[in-house]
Amino acid sequence: MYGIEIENIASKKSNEEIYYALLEFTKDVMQKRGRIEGKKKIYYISAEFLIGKLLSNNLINLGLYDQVAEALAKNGKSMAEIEEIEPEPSLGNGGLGRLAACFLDSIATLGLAGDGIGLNYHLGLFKQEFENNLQKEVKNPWIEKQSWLRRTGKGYTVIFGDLRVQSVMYEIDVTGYDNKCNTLKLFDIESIDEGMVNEGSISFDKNDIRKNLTLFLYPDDSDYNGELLRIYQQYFMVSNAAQLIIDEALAKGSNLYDLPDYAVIQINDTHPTMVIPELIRLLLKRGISMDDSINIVSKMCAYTNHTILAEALEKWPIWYLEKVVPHLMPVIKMLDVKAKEKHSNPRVAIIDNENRVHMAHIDIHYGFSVNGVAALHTDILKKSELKPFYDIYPQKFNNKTNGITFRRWLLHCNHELSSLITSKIGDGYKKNANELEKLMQFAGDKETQDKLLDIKAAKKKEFKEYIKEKQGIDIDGNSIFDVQVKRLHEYKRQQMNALYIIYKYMEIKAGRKPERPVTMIFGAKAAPAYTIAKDIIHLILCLSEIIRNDPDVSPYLNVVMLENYNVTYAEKVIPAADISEQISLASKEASGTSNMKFMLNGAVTLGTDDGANVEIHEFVGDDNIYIFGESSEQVIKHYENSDYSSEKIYDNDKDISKLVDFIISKELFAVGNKKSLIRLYMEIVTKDWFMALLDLKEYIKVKEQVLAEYENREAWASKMLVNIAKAGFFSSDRTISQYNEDIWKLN
Ligand code: 26Q
Repeated sequence: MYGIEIENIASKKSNEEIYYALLEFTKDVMQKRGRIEGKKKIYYISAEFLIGKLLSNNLINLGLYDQVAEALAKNGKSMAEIEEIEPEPSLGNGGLGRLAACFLDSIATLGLAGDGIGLNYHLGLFKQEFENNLQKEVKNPWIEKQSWLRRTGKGYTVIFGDLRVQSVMYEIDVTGYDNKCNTLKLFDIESIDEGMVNEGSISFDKNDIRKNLTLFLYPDDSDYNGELLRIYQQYFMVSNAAQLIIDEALAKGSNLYDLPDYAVIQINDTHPTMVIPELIRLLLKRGISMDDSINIVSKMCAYTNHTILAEALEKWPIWYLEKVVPHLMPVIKMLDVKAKEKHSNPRVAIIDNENRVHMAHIDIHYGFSVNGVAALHTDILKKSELKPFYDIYPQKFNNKTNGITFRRWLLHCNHELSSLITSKIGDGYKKNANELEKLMQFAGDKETQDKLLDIKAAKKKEFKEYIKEKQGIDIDGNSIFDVQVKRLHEYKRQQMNALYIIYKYMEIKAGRKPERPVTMIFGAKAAPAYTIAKDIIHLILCLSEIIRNDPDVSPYLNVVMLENYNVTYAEKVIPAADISEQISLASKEASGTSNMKFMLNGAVTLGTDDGANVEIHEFVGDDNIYIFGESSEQVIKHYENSDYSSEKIYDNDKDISKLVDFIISKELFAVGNKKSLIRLYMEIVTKDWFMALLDLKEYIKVKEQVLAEYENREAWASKMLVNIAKAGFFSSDRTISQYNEDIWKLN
């Protein structure tokens, strides 16, 4: 099918012409595929959908990829160069947004009726540039005249006190792998004024809601106080969602009392929490009593928690909400009163003594399910962070370990590897990821090992060329690629990795040269207001410069920071990685999902027993992962007893203080910003809230062991193979089946 059309498109002259023709063609095919239907539908509401480029993935899911690639090849073109034309929508920060995108793929692939609901941010997250070894934020428009967005005639009125806005709904089709389509619905208003943001500096009039409501996506700052606009966005998103959900149910014959038979809502972190009072308000308006309304809505809403960082749990001053959504306040206050009537413990109050509204508490009291995103994370929620709630509602708590879509993170980004796998075990794994386990029989097979190593070498070469072209940086394709890519946050401990670099630099300076060169690769954006995070980027960029310019060191060590790390970059660097750095302070990373992507692509994890690393560790066994550092229990005790002091470690351990002191050395001052480096140094020595010094020594020791063991190529290849073979559990198809069986109960 489509043979002639595809030939025609592929024979067009310019890459642009080909891309835009393929875009229209693919949209058309998806429309013809038809919708996944069902009485009950899952609405996945999320402030972020980090969908990445869509062309290749849609073609893969439609079963047309090979045909298109061949037609292009006949015309001397490659899919890679056509993809270059496609802009990447930056509608998310990191893990949470990417998870939502993987989930949409799996929901459609499993044939479940389910839509995503979010916002059509015009600029998305900022684009990162490096200048003088500093991060600079630049605006990032991504919407072109021709795009995946389809404007619908639908929209709703959304009320903010005395301001009313009219929404417009856009849709992006989401095709399942060998299945029909669902949609991602993105709401917007027409009066947005992109001119409010000037090139290079992101500042605008926060009061002019009509012009900037959906202008940009908030970064996942370390401290989220103060931004009223964020609440406008959240309410705009959920008011549209609630109206849409009621409309769709009514159209299918609901009498509203049976709304839970038509709709279930997954609340992705607390950002969409106001959907609960909004739905209740809308039901009240239609004459349903308060008790009935609460009852109906409570059967529809399920909440996913993505963090245990207390400072990241949304608590809004009540006056914010009174200003933005005065008409919602009677409902929120009623929900608070009713919760207080039943539960006197102030720790479970919706509105606390300081008049702050705890969004998660609304979700837990008035939703029917609360889930964490990895086994350890859910345990910690039950035992400590949300214990008072677990004591009241044990039946609501459940775990759903995160997953990733293998279509994007294997079939698309690593054709070579997926072909090898298919040649060994057939292609059943594409629909049933557990079949990857069949690869275990090849763990000791020399021929398979060699092929795996060859593929890794080829992906490294590809990446070497890509980064040369993008950033003009030369890296050694024969070096070990050690990769840490994720948002910049102190709990993820990029600073600990930087201290390792300092260690290695000093070792090489002292004449202890490694057997094989190492390339340390970072990719990370820091929230613009997160000063220490930016200081850490600065440190890494400065180290990179010093090492690059030092002929004693540069043949053995190379440090690179990917500029504007995003989904597209991830798809290039993950298949090329040898070592996957997952070194968060134990207990702090809810799950992590890049850990799964690396594993699937045959990288070996160097990490702490945190988040989903714990489960990866269980699956692959001690011999195929490198785990170090204090356990989550130990870390939690340090916080409880306030007995961690980085200053003590610094004062008593010369090996460590030597590394930390280098941050304020003359070498670094020569290339960096003194103020920033001193600030970071002081932070580590006097505070170190996320305990980088706690595990530093063991980290260095274990990393040295990893580098040494890499030299046994046969043993290493066997580790790679075990990692791939055991990755099946981390398919988001498994995660979504579990959501459906335990929470959504569709079909
Ligand atoms: C909140 C209020 C105001 C402004 C911003 C925010 C905000 C935005 C984004 C708060 C948090 C986020 C993003 C959180 C996130 O990405 N969490 C990650 O979720 C992944 C998927 O479950 C996990 O794998 C990661 O461990 C977790 O850090």
